[in-house]
Amino acid sequence: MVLRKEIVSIGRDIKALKVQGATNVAKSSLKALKSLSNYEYKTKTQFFKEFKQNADYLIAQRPTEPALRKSIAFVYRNIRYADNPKVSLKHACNRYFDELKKVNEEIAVIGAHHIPKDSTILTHCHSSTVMELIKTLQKMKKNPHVIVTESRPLLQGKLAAEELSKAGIDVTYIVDTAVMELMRDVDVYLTGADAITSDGDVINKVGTAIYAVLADKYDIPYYVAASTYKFDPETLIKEHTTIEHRSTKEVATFKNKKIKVKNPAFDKTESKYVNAIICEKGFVLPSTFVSLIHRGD
Ligand code: RUB
Repeated sequence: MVLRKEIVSIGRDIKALKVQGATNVAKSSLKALKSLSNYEYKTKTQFFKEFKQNADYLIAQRPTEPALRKSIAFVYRNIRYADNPKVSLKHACNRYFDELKKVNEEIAVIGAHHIPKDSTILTHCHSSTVMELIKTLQKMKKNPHVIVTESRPLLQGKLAAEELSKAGIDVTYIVDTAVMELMRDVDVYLTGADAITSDGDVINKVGTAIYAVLADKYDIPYYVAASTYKFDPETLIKEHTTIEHRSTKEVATFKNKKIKVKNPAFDKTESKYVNAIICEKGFVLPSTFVSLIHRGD
């Protein structure tokens, strides 16, 4: 198996969450895949064999990411019958990279029109789509206030808090377990998504579902900002997306080996707790999101 150094380097960063969030994982993988065009191949067959090996390696780093798998599938479709696949590879990677950027900008504008001025938004983890949306609210002078949960065990909430504060947004950072205490201040609960299933359920950072249930109890709307690229077609034929389980060392280590530790990276929020999915096609119910995909709109 031939794994190129650029691919291994990005793959390690993805695994270690130096690159995190579904969209950033897909974008970095596209950048890394482009580097395959810098190498020499004796035949097209050899090129495609190496493309597949390197792509499979990237996919294996985060198994809960349909956007990554779709990016790679798009690139493959665009180079498969090309006269010069090395040249086509660069174009295809650039095109999909730009597409991911464009849809996030569209989602941000659509979402910002649905969130009232002066809202207090609760968000969990770091989603580049949510970041873009909140920054757009700020540009529209809607003066958002954001409560960011720390997102144990790897504290991606810190990234979100720093990024939003740098953009001049009012941010409050709390431990995950403090949410109940602040829930009465929250107007909107807003997260990204790693995957959306054929039932309209949302897979996102572990903890997302707890706040969704809580938001429901307090009549706070829960919006998910996610492109249609997050739809996981595999869920049409099996129950739901594979949930990545990460190293238990991220959670705790015990000398007492009888204690079991588990570290699921994501959880599933049932669609009944989701008031709207904000995607590039509109502000829609989870069931509508799924029908948009089926209709291919
Ligand atoms: C990140 C996370 C994000 C989604 C969506 O988890 O759960 O909410 O990936 O992100 P992790 P985006 O830090 O484990 O990758 O909107 O950027 O695609």
